[in-house]
Amino acid sequence: MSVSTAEGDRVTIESWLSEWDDRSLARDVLNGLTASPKDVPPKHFYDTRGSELFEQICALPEYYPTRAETSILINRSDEIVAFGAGELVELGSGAATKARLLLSAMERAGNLRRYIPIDVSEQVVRAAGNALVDDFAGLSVHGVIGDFERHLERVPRHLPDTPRIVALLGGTIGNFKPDARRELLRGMASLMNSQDRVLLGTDLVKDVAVLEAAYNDAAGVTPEFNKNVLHVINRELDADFDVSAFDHVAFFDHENEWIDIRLRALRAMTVNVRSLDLSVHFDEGEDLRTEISAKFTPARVNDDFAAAGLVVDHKLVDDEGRFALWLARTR
Ligand code: AVJ
Repeated sequence: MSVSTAEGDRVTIESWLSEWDDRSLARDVLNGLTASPKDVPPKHFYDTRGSELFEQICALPEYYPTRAETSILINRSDEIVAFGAGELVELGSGAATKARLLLSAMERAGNLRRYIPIDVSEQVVRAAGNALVDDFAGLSVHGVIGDFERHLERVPRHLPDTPRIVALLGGTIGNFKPDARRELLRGMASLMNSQDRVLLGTDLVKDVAVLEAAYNDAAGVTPEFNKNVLHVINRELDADFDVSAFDHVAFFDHENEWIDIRLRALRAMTVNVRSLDLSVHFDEGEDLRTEISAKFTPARVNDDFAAAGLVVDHKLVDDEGRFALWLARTR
């Protein structure tokens, strides 16, 4: 079902979320808390408070990925759009801060036509869309409100003669295990024809101390962000997690080359999730996995792209070699 809101000629917002999606947290919590080891997917971090905390993380001295990626976009957007990009499809667009840098470059090249943000937050997409059409003459915005793992087929068809960028920035791809990652890349590839490019942001494998510090900041914002998911479950599913009875744990898993992020029970306890009629036991020291954040080598990126029928044609790395943006095309 779609609720379509006309915002004047240049901003269209279509929502594909339904009651079914309100239950996605319920389904994930039911599956995750009854699994062994216990887990809950990271997409549920981002309520209003969680999004605020993530913004704070991006400004932390230890958390380099946002600054590194932004520096690439500031310095090299003209190079990124040089294949003739006139349209930007962005998965998980948020406030469109990074999109602005790409849209500006497309405007400078004289090709800017349309921005298609895909995000779960209608409010954020609407506000960003309205601001963008004010700032970019001739731009239209078609917002797709939905989950980018499920609603990519709602992305509108190409405009005639308008090469497209399909972007997933911020290192978000690192939240997905290998199978889901490739599935997502295949979904992105399905939005492309031979003139288009994927733009993928990946954090890079590096010194372990640097990686681990980024997820164990001195100010304690990341633990707060991690624990917020328990507040989300308490509120949305009428659960009674004692948030203070969990510790934040984040370490680099060398075998999988990802940061493994968990909440560790400080004592044995039983948690009731009343909306699900579920009661769950935690042993002392038992972990709930809340997130993985994969770090990439060129080989890993190439293999993942290959599995989706994509091939790299441009790699852009920040000055300190921390983060990479990859442009890839269909094979
Ligand atoms: C938004 C998924 C890219 O993995 O670095 C930051 C989320 N988690 N600190 C990341 C996150 C803890 C972030 N991504």
